[in-house]
Amino acid sequence: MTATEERPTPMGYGPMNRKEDARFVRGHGTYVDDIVLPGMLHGAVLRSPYAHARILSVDTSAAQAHPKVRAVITGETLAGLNLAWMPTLSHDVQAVLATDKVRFQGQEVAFVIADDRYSARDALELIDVDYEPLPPVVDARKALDADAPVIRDDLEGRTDNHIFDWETGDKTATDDVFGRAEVVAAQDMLYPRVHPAPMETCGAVADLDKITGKLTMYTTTQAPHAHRTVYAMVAGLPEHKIRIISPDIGGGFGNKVGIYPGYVCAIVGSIVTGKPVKWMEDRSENLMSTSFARDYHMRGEIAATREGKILGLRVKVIADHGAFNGTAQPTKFPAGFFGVFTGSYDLEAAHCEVTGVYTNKAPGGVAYACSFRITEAVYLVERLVDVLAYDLGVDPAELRMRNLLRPEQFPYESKTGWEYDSGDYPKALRLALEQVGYEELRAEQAAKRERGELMGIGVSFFTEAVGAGPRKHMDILGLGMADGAELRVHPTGKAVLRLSCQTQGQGHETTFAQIVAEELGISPDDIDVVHGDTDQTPFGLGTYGSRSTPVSGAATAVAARRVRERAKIVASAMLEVSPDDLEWEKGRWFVKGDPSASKTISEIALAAHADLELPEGVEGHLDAACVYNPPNLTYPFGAYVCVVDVDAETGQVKVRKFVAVDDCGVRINPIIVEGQVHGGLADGVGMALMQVMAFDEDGNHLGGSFMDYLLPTSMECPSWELGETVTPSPHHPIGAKGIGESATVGSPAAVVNAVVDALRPHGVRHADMPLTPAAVWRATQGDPIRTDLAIT
Ligand code: MCN
Ligand code: CUN
Repeated sequence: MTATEERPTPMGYGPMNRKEDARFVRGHGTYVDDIVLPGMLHGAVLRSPYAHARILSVDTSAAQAHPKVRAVITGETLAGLNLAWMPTLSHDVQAVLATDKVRFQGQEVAFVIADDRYSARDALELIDVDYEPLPPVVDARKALDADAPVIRDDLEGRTDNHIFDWETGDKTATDDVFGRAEVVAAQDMLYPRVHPAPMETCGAVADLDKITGKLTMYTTTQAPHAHRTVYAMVAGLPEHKIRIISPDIGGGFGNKVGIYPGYVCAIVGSIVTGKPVKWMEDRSENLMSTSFARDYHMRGEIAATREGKILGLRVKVIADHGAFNGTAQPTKFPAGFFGVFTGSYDLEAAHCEVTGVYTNKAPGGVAYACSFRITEAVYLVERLVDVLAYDLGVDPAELRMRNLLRPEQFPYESKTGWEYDSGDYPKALRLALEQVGYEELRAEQAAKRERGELMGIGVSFFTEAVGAGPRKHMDILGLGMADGAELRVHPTGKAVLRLSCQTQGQGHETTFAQIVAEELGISPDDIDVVHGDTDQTPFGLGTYGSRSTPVSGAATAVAARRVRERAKIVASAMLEVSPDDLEWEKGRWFVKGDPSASKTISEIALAAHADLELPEGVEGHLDAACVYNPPNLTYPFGAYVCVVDVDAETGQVKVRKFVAVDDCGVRINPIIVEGQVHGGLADGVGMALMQVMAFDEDGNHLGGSFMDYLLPTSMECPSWELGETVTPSPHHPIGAKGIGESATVGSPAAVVNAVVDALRPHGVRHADMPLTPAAVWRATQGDPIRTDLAIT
C-alpha cells in the first residue's frame, strides 16, 4: 500500500489518504513560528556554557542599553514575580532561569526581549555573567560516589545526588529461582542517551491581554490542557484565563510533553512588556536543553534450565535523570513503565531495582517514542534472551518460541503486576519467521561464515503497554488520566468532533473522523476534527504513551454511540414506531422486518433540530460527549526480524532486510498504522547504529547539531516489509490498541541482536549501542564493546 494512491474515502475503517495532507503538502500548515501577532516582540535565551558552575553575578546593563531591546529577564526578575521555579512532571522543581548555580550546559540563565529575533540574539552577547566553574558529574555511575559534588544543593537537606530507589517484583522468589537454576546468563548494558529531535523545535507565542487578563499561548505541546493546568499552578494565573493553542506540530516524539523554561519566559516577557512575545529554539538549543531519553545503565541476569526454559529475571539499573528530574511519572512509578521488563515471556519470578541519580546533564529521562521506559525494558530482556541463546547454543528464534506466553494465558498478569489484555504471540513470531524466510537466511549465513563474510539475523519480540492511564498506573500532577470527546452532528448531517488530544503528525484528523464514520455512517470527509485549543475542546491529558487511540479513540466511539442512541429515539418519533422496533445499519435506523421504512442519519439530524415532537425527557439536537477513563492499558505486541551485512574491513553495518509483524488490535487506518511503524523502525535503526547524545568529561555536550547527532535517512533504511495479526483489545470499545511507539520500542533490539549475531565468529556476545563503524570494527579486532557497571 502506498500513501500516494488515489483511493475512495471509506465509510469507516480502512485505508484512506490523510485529510491533513491536503494542507501540509501544499505548505499551508500553520506552525507556532508562523504565528505573527500585531506588535509582537521576540525573545532569546542566554544559556550556560558550563555544565556546573556557581553564578557570581549577572550584569545585563549593556544588553538593556541595546536600542532594540525591550526587556531583559533574569532569575531575580522571576523571583520578584514568584516565578523562579517551575514544577517538573515528577514533582521535582526546575529553575526557570538559574540564579545560584548552573547545573547543565545549555541551562537557561537570562531572557532578552527585543523588536526582532536577530537583535534579541545579538543582545545575548552583551550580558556579562561571572561564573565560578565547579567540578561536574557526568557519569551516572559515579554520581553516588561519596566525594561526588552535590548537584541539587538547592533542595533542602540534600547531601548527595540520589533521587530515588524503586523496586518491583518478588525478590525472595527471584533469588530462589536463581539459586536452583541450571544456567544463569548475565550481561551489563547501556541504553545510551538519545534525543527525539523533532523537525520543528520547541517554541511559543505568549500574549497576555492586559484588559481582560487573558493569556493566549500558542505553543508546541502534545498536551494543551495539561500545560494550561501547569501554567495555572506555576504562574498563579486563573486557569479560565489561560487559552493554550497548539497549532500544527512538526513532530513531537515525546519532546513536546513537558514544560520548558522558554515557555515560562515567553509568558513573563508578555507580562513585563505588555506585548505578545515569541520564543523559538534553534536546533542546537533543542538538542542541548530539552528532554532527552534513556541513559540507562542496566545489569540483567536471566535464569533458565539447560533445555532453555526461562525461569526468572533479575535486574539492576542506574538511571541518569540529568540535573532536574523531569520524568513524566510521579512517586508511584519513578522508573516509568520499566516494570514491564519481563516482556513477552512466561517465567516464574522477576525482580528489579532502579536507582535514579542527578547528573550535570539536561533534564528529562523518559520521552522518545518510548511508552515511558518500555523501550529500555524491551531492549534489556530481548538482549538477555539472545545472550542466553548464545550461552546455550540454541537458536534465538527457537528459544523465544519455547518461552513466549501462550494465547490461553490471556488475560495475563505478569510477575510484576501488569495485566496484559490479549495476545497470540507464537502466531506473530511464526508469521515473521515465515515472511523473512528464516530457515533460508540461516543457511545463507552458514555458507557466508564459511567464506569469512559477516551476516547477522536478529530477532526481537516485544509487548508494549500503551494508553497512559489508568490512574493506578499513572497520573500527572495528581490529575487522573481521563480524556474527553464531544461530537456534534449539524442539521445537514455533517459533524464536528472535539478532542483533548493533539496530533503531531499521527493523522488524527483522519483516523478520528474514521471512528465516527464507522459508528454513524457519516463520511470522514464530512467530519471536522478540532483539537489543540483548550477553549474549544474538552479537558484531557493529551497525546503521549500512544494513548490517543486507546483513550480519546474510546471516548470518540462511545460519544458516537451515544449520538446513535439519541438518533434512534428521534427516528422512532419520525417513523412513529417504538424504538425497540428499530434496527441499526451503518448510516440509518430502519424498522425491523421493513427495511424500506428507514431514516438516514442526516434526515434524523435535520429532524432533531426541528420542532419535532420528541418523547418526554428527550432533548433536541444531535450531540453527545464522553469522558473516558481507561480501565487498563492496551498491550500491542510484535515480532521483528532484522538482517544485516557487516563489512569486516570497515565495520560498516548494512541493514539489508527488516520484517516487522505488528499487532495493534483493530486497525482504523492501515496506511497510517504502517506509516507509524515505518517511522519507528527508522528510529530503531538510528538508535542501534548511530544516534547518541555524547558528553565529554567536563559535561560539554557533543551532539548539538545534525552533523554530530546522526539521524538515519532513507540511505540507512531498507524497504520495510510489514505483516500483521489482529488480536482486539477486549476492554477497548473498538478493540484497538495503540501503535505510535511500538516500532521504536521493538526494533533496536532486533538490529543489535543482528549485529551481534554477525560478529559471532569473532566471539562477540554483546555490544552496546550505537554500533558505529568504529565500534563494530573494534569488536572484530577482539575488543568487545563492554559497559563495566559497578553495580553491586
Ligand atoms: N491507529 C490506527 N489503528 C490502531 C491504532 C492507531 O489507525 N489500532 C492510528 C491512530 O488513530 C493515529 C495513529 O495511528 O492516527 C497513532 O495512534 P496511537 O497509537 O493512538 O498514538 P497517538 O496518536 O497517541 O500518538 C502518540 C505516539 C507517540 S507517544 C509518539 S512519541 C509518536 C507517535 O505517536 N510521535 C509521533 N508517532 C508519531 N508520528 C508522527 N508523525 N509524529 C510524532 O511526533
Ligand atoms: Cu514516550 S514519547 Mo510519546 O509518549 O510522546
